[in-house]
Amino acid sequence: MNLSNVLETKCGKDIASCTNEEIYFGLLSLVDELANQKQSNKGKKKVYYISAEFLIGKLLSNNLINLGIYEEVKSVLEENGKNLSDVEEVEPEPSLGNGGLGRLAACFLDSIATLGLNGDGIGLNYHFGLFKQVFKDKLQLEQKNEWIEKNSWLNKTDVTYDIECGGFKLKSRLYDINVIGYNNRVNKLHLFDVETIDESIVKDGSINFDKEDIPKNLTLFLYPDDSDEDGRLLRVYQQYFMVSNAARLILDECEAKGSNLYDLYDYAVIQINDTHPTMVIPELIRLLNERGISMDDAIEIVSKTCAYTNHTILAEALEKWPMSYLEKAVPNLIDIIRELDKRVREKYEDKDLYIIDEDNRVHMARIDIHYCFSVNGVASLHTEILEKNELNNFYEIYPEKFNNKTNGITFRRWLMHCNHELTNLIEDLIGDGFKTDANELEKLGEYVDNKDVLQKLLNIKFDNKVELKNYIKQHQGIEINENSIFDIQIKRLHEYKRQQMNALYVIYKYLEIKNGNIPSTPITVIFGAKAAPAYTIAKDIIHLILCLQELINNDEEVNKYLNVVMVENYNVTYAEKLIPACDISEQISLASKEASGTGNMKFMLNGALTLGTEDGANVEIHELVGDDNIFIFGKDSETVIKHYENGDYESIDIYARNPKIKDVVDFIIGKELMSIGNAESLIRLFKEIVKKDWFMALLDLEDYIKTKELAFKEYEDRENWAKKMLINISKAGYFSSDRTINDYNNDIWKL
Ligand code: 9GP
Repeated sequence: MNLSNVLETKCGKDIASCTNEEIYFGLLSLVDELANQKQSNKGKKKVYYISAEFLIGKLLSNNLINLGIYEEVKSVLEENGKNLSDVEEVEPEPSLGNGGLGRLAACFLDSIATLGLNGDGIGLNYHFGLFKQVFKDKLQLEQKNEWIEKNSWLNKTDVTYDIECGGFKLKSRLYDINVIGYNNRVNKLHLFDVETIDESIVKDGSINFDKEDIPKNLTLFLYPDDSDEDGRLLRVYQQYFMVSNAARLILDECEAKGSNLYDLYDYAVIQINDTHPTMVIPELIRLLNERGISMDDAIEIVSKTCAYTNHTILAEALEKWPMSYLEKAVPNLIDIIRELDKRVREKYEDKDLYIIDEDNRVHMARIDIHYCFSVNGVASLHTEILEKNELNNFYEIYPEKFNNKTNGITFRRWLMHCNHELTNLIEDLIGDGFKTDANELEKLGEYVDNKDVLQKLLNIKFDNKVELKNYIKQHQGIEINENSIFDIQIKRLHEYKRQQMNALYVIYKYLEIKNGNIPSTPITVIFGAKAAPAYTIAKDIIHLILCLQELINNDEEVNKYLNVVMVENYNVTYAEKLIPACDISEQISLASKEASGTGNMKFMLNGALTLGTEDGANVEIHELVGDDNIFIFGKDSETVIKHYENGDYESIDIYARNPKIKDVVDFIIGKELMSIGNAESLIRLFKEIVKKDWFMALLDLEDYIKTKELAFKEYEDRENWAKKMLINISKAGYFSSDRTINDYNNDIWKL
């Protein structure tokens, strides 16, 4: 193929005279054409990965890499005076996810296709991605986030279903996105939509709409605001719509391949990603009943087909729907859910195993655990906590169902696409085998004493820092110092992730500098996070950080040594710039609370050192790199779990006993911040920390400050730091999602 000619034909004129937009659409069409030639969705058994979120991010470059034409496209564009990065800027990001859960699903699809496995994703075609975050008066505002254009990665199909929910029928339509494996097959991401959707009911610059008009609003937003009953009901409708379509598609595909439905599990395995798709279990049973299969048989067939992944131990994230909602939204499922519950009650006395509790709420995770053949956690520690604590009563009755699958990330996006310089260096040193076998990164260990290689690593990091600096300057007008330490915390805003603890460190450092204790190397603390629109304290934490940004960056005495930046509208695209530029990766959740984390893996792979607690996958990173190449602090999960059990943690005791901590916390409501910030918000946050501190930021604060100072000190010895970087990169192979998917396939899917 002569790429230059093909692209010119696609664009309808010579490349040099095309706009970036014309080139983007030309490439989009070219990629789809090449992908369709590779169509390989065959094979008897298929995994269906059902998920409310697929945080796929921009697709152009990733697809070019996976098709093996990235370099060629880049040089053809260069020859014509065009730049691929500028073309990438044209693409809107499909933010069809919240954070780790959705990004994991996207990485998994990439790996499933790359490993040549037969597997598709199934979800919803949200018209607006996760809201666009805008800062105004140091507060987060939410705006609708459009991504679907006339030409997009979505391909309209002929597949439609009539879905009957409580009160009305909805006509669905399936849209597909090609999932292109790296040098391998093409699978599909199936996204269902409602034919009657009406985008115009959402006003520009807002995320509000009439929640009751479900035929018009069902797929407008991922996680519509659930602070009122209409919002919560809408979520139930969404979930049912997703799984009812999924179930029909799966049954149709399996029957077309020859299944008599009694052998469904020979044709399909359904991975239920968190509890959102749980209703696929009763819905499949219902559809099998409709096709003449008895209740006993249907339950057995479905239980042999479905597997469940738990991604959290936070009680609020394990969904429990009031029966009254289900009666309204999914009346067709009520008898089946009652039947599933009845069967549990007949067998067990422990009320905590029942699907319907005394308050008439339906526990979705309990449906999954009773009626799936596999239940997995997403990091060793997380699975251990599920088995020993959170789900111990279930583990006791079904030990054989429980298993661990430590998360992973795709190196195509999180190394090859986001960090070309590092990828090239690695390739020069150890060849390109690591692109398909990530364990080959271990070979980098040979270079740990090679000064030339270490210097190259530092140079690449510096270049990436300059690039990030320019990006931030261009997007937010904030100037940062590329010669400072880049200390980065990027993830959803949640109290358990403890951005507030990092903000308290910033205050500590500010006060130190004011007292004349100047750091040897300047520090830039960077945050990126969206807070759920109705999560007040999370928004207060954003406000605190934005106040600190204004105070510190404008203080002539301090800003030479310390800067704070909260990047606006943190998303996958931003992450791709931030991660390669990072020196210190903040993974500071309260031990036991972060199921795994996947940002921690991306940072490690790009040569950042982890500053973290013994939580989630940090534990496994620690084991792999050893004590000298990570900065661990804080109380361990056992201690934390005991505090919760005994109810004996009082943040006010720490606040009252430790004058240093008291000074730092008091600063939140001191004159400096109160004069530039919103008093109500700052006071509320102050009280929350002193009186409640549910996620124990003060418990670990002193150790956190001490360990962060140590990390900054070690940063001074550049060569030694580069060694640590290299060791982190060389040990990151374990966290390739190719490894994770192989584990899923060998133990659960058996494709
Ligand atoms: O909070 C977890 C995060 O730790 C994990 O890495 C990710 C993928 O497994 O899932 C997140 N969970 C959720 O977003 C909701 O359960």
